[in-house]
Amino acid sequence: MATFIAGDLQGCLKPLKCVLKQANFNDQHDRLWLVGDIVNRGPRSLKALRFVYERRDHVQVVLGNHDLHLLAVAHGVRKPSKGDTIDEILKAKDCDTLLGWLIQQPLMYTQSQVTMVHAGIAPNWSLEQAQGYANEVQAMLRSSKAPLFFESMYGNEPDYFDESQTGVIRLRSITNVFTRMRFCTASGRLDLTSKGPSPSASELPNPLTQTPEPVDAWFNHPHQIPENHRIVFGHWAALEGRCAAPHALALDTGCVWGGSLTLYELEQDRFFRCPCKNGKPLV
Ligand SMILES: [Mn+2]
Repeated sequence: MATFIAGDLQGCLKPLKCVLKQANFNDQHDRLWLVGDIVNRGPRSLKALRFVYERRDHVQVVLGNHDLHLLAVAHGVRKPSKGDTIDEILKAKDCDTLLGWLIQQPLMYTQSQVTMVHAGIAPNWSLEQAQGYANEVQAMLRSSKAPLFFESMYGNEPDYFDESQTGVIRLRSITNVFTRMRFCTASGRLDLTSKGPSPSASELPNPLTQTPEPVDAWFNHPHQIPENHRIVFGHWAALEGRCAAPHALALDTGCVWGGSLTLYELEQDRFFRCPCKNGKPLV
């Protein structure tokens, strides 16, 4: 049994099939992990979601911002955005089944020395803290109050998580870390406007002391992750898979934007890539 982890699909089903074939992925024996953003922007969101759902016993996903957006639109609390390609899911006969499964999925998944999240883990969080915060959001998503969460999920403020936060504000700042973070300060203040390669501002004030602190990619700050433990993440296509931090592995190589889809084989520490154009394989 091997474990394969794929970068952001965003509906790019053919490139996924392409890398799985390269890797000799075995549907029955191997495990497939997905770093989130299974759907949206790309060409085959419905087919990609069905593909993952049908293999759910062998698949582990974490939710990305686009997956949460799909759920928010499905709950009627948000209108589709320009460029969304989720309409075919909302109109599908099996929409309730697919989304009923999707909403049960976690924001963070750990197996032995590897943790998978969509965007990242705040540098000032321990793994245990992060898991607790992820569980809070997951419990809300699984409850009858999920629509309340979706209504308040959007927004860049507050741009940091603080233990004193409560209610939907707290859940929003936790969700922003797990699903949207790229740049932040060491104390966890987020720059949610820049998609890279550089942050919008070189410094941001510490939330408590207001002292300016350097902004950098979340994984470049001092962190609380144990030695030999790795965070596998997606979301950040502009990195093109480049992340020199030994405790972090970037898997979004921008398949939907004309880059490639990356599949990582965990036990063998090797990569498979499928170059793409408009979400379709070039090979
Ligand atoms: Mn994303």
